[in-house]
Amino acid sequence: MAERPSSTLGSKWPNRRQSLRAFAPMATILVTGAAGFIGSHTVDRLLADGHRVVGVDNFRTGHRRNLANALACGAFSLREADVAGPATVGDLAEEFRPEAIVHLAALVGVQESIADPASSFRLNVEATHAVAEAARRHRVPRVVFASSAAVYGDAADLPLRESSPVGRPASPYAAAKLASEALLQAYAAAYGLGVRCLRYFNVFGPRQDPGSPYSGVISIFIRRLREGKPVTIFGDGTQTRDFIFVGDVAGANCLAATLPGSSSVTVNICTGRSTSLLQLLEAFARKGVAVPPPRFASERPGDLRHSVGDPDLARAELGFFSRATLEDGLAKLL
Ligand code: UD2
Repeated sequence: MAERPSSTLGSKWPNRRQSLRAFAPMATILVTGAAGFIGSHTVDRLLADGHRVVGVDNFRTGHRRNLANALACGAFSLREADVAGPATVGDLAEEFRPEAIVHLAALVGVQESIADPASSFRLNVEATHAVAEAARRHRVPRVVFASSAAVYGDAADLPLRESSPVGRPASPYAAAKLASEALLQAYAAAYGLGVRCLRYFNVFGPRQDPGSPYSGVISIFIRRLREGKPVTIFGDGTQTRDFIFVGDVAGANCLAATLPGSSSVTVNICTGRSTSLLQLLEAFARKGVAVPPPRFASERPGDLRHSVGDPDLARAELGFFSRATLEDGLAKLL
């Protein structure tokens, strides 16, 4: 029997949508990017909630080991395939008739998209189009899309709200996420597809691959500090981010996938708390980690100065709120 991951979304805060969800029948959910960092946590959470899950991954950056628990569970099926490739998602939608597709497969990362914009377009925009088409042709009622706070660019007014201006993307990654949102919204308007665009802020937690230079700053810092090496800070370390724990993000994906009906929403998935990289290093030190003086290097192109989100709309629309603080999340990681 697979280990059942604990829920971070408690019953303390009932609202109309959560009580609807409590009575929703168990569903079949197709998850793209299932073997990735956020994908594998989402699969675990859906299975823990009693759903049947079909995962697809091309293992470009995902790992089979991330799905060790899921693969031991009879309610999980896995296909190795490229989501952007012809017919992959359509074939799976036809075979399994899912109630929702959670589309997480992507080229993740601002810097990687700057290094390889063509792959960013294919793996981000073309893959999303393939998902939208599969949903239209096979009448899948809902798509949950992994969008990003990157769509806001370097906005002047913080916290970032869903009503904040978008449209000045600072990287091919941000442009691809914006284009994907627009594409899905067109499918919502023209074909009645329920589209839930979740704009993740900076996600961290177990299974984030520290081996890649494009990985999240927390996983890179932990690896360096564990090796007793100084971290490198791009810029002066006063840039801020809204770090959200992956268990909370998996919970948000499940809520969005199982929210009944075919309503469409675009919401921030964030904590509302802002932390600078220098404060992050202080948090490591408070946890007893030895932190040698950092090295400083020049700011990276496409980097945002400040990013913090307003979590209120996600709470109102999905009943979602983050539960793990940065300190809680770091404790789990360390
Ligand atoms: C994150 C997400 C991206 C997108 C975006 C939304 C990752 C990997 N990327 O991009 O997908 O959702 O948020 O706004 O999670 N840094 C250092 N030293 C290092 C590594 C990073 O100083 O060794 C800096 C980096 O220059 C940036 C900050 O840390 O100022 C955060 O970088 P990141 O790559 O973790 O995430 P970000 O915000 O670029």
